[in-house]
Amino acid sequence: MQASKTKVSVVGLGYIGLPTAAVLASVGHDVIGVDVDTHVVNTVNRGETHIVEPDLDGLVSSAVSSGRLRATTTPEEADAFLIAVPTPFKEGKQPDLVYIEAAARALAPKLRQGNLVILESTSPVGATEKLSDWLKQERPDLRLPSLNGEEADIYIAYCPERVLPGSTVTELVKNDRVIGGMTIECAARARALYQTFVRGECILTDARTAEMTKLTENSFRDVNIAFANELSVICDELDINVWELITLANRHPRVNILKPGPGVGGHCIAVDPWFIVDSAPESARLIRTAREVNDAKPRWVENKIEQAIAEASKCLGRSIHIACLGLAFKPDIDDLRESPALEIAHTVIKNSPNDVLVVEPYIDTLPHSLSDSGKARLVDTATAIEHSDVLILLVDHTQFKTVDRASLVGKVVVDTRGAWT
Ligand code: SAJ
Repeated sequence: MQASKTKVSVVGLGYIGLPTAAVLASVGHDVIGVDVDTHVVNTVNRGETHIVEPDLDGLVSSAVSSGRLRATTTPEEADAFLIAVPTPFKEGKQPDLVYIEAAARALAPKLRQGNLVILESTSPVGATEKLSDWLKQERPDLRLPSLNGEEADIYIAYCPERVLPGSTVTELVKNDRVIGGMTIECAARARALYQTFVRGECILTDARTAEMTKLTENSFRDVNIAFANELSVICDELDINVWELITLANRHPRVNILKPGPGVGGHCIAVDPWFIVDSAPESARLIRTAREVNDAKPRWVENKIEQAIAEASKCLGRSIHIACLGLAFKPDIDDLRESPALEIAHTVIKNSPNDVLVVEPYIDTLPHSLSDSGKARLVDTATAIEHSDVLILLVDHTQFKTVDRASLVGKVVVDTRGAWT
């Protein structure tokens, strides 16, 4: 496939769609970004970004100024359509495919014979077949691979994104890609597109295996984090420093324990394992338990904080001042989605009789869930340390890890990330 001759429509300009659109444009494709949010569309058309991600600003700005990337709210004709919309879960932790369905139905009228449709959104097994069915409902005139196999007019593949927030632009290019075609030709066509910008290997499989691969990667990580989180609870009961324990155990050549924390946040690891549980509820016992262990961790941390606050106020004989350090779901990013830090800060603020100082270096204003209380104040790290008795470290941002330890002397510290241990 000639990079300069391919018109690619990227549907969904979020954390995955926008960087992918910009990278596609940077290698010479003519890219149309589609999003239902006019604010996002207008921002991109100004050459700006609505998300914070290293190297993304420059990439989007040069893609737009070169004329290779533009955004719109309605799909247009293209050679390839790449769907990167959210897949949340609904009540009962069941995957909600409503955004994929809406994207499919919106782009269907623009489909022409020979088009390639790629689903990148994390999806339960079988979602790509559903996508094909939705396209068929909208376009009975076209032959789809779910019904017509290699005779189809449209090529459909599932190619999960697997980039790490904070390194998205680098990993989009560097990582291997798993490409699951609904037919062999579908996979080959999708690979031809990815090979124009991916420097990692593009490995072909079928769509169902590719869907399960993505869910497996994130479930593997979730189970391993759950192991670390469970250890931290056990060690607390046994009066053992879990950070030291993990450092020592990891000296074994075949042991590599991850880091305990205040819980698992973000849009992926806390969600995707449920897609496996939903598909195989009887068999996915370990995966379900890992989710439950990680989901229970914020409550456990909140209890620990309550105890620390009670002890500090007993010692000082007065009500005390608290600071929460970090709201993001992981270090050195601005993303507060599904963040256990945000959840815990909310509880701390709700229970505190005094104002609570909050530090989050990556945001300018507090989210409503905290500011609505009227008791939360966004301050810098130095101010928070100077004016509080109890410091609750919720995210291991580099800025926090490098604070002068002398400034912590005399403070009660609840370090949920082991950053100051
Ligand atoms: N966490 C811990 N301890 C650890 C590692 C992580 O508590 O040792 C927590 C983090 O603080 C965070 C959560 O887990 O709250 C998830 O963070 P993460 O860095 O593990 O993963 P994400 O959600 O940023 O990105 C993951 C990645 N998946 C894997 O590493 C298998 C990424 O490659 C995927 O593309 C992404 O999910 C996704 O979009 O699915």
